[in-house]
Amino acid sequence: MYRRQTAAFAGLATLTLLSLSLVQAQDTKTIKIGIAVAQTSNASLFGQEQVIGAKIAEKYFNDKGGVNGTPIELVFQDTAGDEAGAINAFQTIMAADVVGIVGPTLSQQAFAADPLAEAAGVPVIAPSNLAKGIPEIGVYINRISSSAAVVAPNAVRAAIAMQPEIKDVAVFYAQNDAFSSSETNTFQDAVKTLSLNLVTVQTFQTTDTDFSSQITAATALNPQLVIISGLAVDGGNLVRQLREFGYTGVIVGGNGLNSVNMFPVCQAQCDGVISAQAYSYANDNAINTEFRTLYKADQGKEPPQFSAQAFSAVQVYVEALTRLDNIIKLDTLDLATERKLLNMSILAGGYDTPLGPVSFTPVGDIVQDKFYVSQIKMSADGQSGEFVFVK
Ligand code: 1QQ
Repeated sequence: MYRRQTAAFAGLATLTLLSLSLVQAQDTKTIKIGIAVAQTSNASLFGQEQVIGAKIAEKYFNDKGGVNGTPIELVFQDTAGDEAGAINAFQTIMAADVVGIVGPTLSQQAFAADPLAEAAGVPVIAPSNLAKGIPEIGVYINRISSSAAVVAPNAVRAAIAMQPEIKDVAVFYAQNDAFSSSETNTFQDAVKTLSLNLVTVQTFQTTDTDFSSQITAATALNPQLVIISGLAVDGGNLVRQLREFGYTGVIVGGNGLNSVNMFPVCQAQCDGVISAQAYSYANDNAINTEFRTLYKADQGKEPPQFSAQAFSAVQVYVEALTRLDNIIKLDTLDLATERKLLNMSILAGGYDTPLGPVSFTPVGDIVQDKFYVSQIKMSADGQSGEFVFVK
């Protein structure tokens, strides 16, 4: 199938080239790829992991010769954690003549910033935007992070398999966050599909630090399962306070609870939280084995999902650029044409990444077949912990 797609893409690319009246050569010293993720703010709990994954990819692919001998150069721009930060970062990075962007960190930011890239014809690969509707923002907006609709139900199914006596479920979600509002719909649908009772839906803000009123309301209904859609700091505080209030049942967290950077927030109380993941470090394909070795040498621990997704996004750029260069030399293209053809090339390919084999739907959503479920295991003193894969 990939070969057929590539042949069709080659035809389109040639047509586009023929329609160009003027072809301007660019400076070909390096090929710049923008990395616009959260290096500051609460969203940096995810963004820091993304920066590490992207940097490992930059070195890894340049050591292998970059794009047919031309090195890639990652251009980092901090989005912080809000919409304005993402818009600023996208504007700055696009002006730096990147061929495409990896970012932003949050779906909430993507809905604000992606339309700018779409209007400018700059490809985007979202490394961690799970909300419904992200690739549909535009032709140039693609994602390497499988949607919450695909990933999240795996965690609920795993929780039920571990504790079949679960009947009554309380759902909590962050109302001011696009990802959390989207993911909770999937969780609530899964609860109904599994014939469980949804006894209450509690809302909060990602800026909240005190969840006592929501916890009091929910625990009065004696749920055996609490499902949380939030981000890392609010989600971690909510987990900790649920335990402090005496809740002893199962907790399922969404993608916002998938970073070890949450561990200092809930410490020993993080123990036992179940979540679905789009990556496992134990994936035994060749590129993951190499990525895992490089990550461990750099960080002294197993690579996490957000790093693997960022690495994979850079990989897609490198391989899509290489495929394009094999058809039309990149240094004969003006930047606007290069971006346009690159976007077509991204969609045309199949990629063997640390996430496993992936490709894209025509609208730019990832097609991925392997998902995992993890459970947090904390040391008794709450000072260290890990995600243990249970599926
Ligand atoms: C999103 C997410 C966040 C929880 C992680 C970055 O998945 O905003 O879509």
